[in-house]
Amino acid sequence: MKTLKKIKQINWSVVTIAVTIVISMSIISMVFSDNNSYSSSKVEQNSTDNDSEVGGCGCGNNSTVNSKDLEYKKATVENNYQIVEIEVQSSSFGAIIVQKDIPVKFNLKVKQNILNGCNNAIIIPKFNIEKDLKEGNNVVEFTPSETGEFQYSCWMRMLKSYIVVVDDINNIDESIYKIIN
Ligand SMILES: [Cu+2]
Repeated sequence: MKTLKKIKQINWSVVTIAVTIVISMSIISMVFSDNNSYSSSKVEQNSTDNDSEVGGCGCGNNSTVNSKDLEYKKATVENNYQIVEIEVQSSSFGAIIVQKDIPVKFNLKVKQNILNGCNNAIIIPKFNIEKDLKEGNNVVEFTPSETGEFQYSCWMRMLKSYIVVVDDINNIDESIYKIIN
């Protein structure tokens, strides 16, 4: 009798252990499959971002920008270079117009408490420029050798703006490009 009772007790604890193992394994597999679906959906999201150049960095302004809708700061030609300055905004960069074949000094002025995780660096693919921005003056230099509209943006390609290069800065068609200086 005593032995039987002992066996029954052992069986019971074996069942308890087995049930515990099954429950914990299903919890583990649930968590694991959750992680998987999370990461795969994240990957999908990222690839969509790359394809359309639209994403979820939280910059606020992630739509396509039409170069003709922007307001442009026109460069001032000095002796051997041209200079143009914009003031960086928390969710936008100003557009500029410069003249072909004259070295450009493009100053991105940053006021206090304007920089965030999004606008704290710019890329100008056409001129191979990547620059971290800091408070104060941030001068990037390049020499445009062809006319055209060249997009530049925050480092994550979210906040988009344009650098327009023209043949003659003193002869801009203002019905196409709105000049603000
Ligand atoms: Cu950004």
